[in-house]
Amino acid sequence: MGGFTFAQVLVLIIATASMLVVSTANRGGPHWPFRGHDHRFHQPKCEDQGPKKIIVGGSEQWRFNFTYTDWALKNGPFFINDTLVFKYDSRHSVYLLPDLWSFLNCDLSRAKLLGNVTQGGGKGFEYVLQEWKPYYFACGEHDGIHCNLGQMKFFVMPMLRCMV
Ligand SMILES: *[C@@H]1O[C@H](CO)[C@@H](O)[C@H](O)[C@H]1NC(C)=O
Ligand SMILES: *[C@@H]1O[C@H](CO)[C@@H](O)[C@H](O)[C@H]1NC(C)=O
Ligand SMILES: *[C@@H]1O[C@H](CO)[C@@H](O)[C@H](O)[C@H]1NC(C)=O
Ligand SMILES: [Cu+2]
Repeated sequence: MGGFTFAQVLVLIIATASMLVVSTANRGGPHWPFRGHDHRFHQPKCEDQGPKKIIVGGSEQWRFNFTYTDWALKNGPFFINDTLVFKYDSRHSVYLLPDLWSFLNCDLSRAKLLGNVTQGGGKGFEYVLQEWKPYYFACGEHDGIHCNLGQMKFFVMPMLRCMV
């Protein structure tokens, strides 16, 4: 099991679990029991939330040697129909990995190309999170080295917005 540690796996499991809690909170309506007691589970306001465009990495954009797993945890949760914008130069790309195992190992053998090396220029490559499922993103360049050593990988589990 090269390429990741037990601690990394634990972080992933905890992150996924906490995202599920947030999604439950979204659907819980005004009677969600934690409301007003625990601000970590604050009920999102429904009125002013449409789909958003999020630049992956913020001002760092999509580059080698930036910890996107941390970025995703700090900037999430993301919601269904939000758009991720990948801005990058021609040394990078965007792939979707099929499962957690490929993600942890940076195994690109079954990955699907989303944005090629030229599509990150200008306004960037846009990808809409259309489904309620985990998405595993990685840079596909240099046979997984950008994914592995460069930490150019992260996953998101988009949530359902509260329906009003
Ligand atoms: C990656 O970033 C760290 C700290 O930000 C720096 O010390 C290191 O030299 C960088 N490595 C590469 C290959 O850019
Ligand atoms: C996402 O957008 C599509 C197309 O605009 C819409 O049909 C769908 O209901 C939206 N899904 C959610 C969960 O808002
Ligand atoms: C990347 O994709 C765009 C849009 O599909 C295409 O026009 C371009 O030729 C591709 N570039 C490479 C290097 O494959
Ligand atoms: Cu890269």
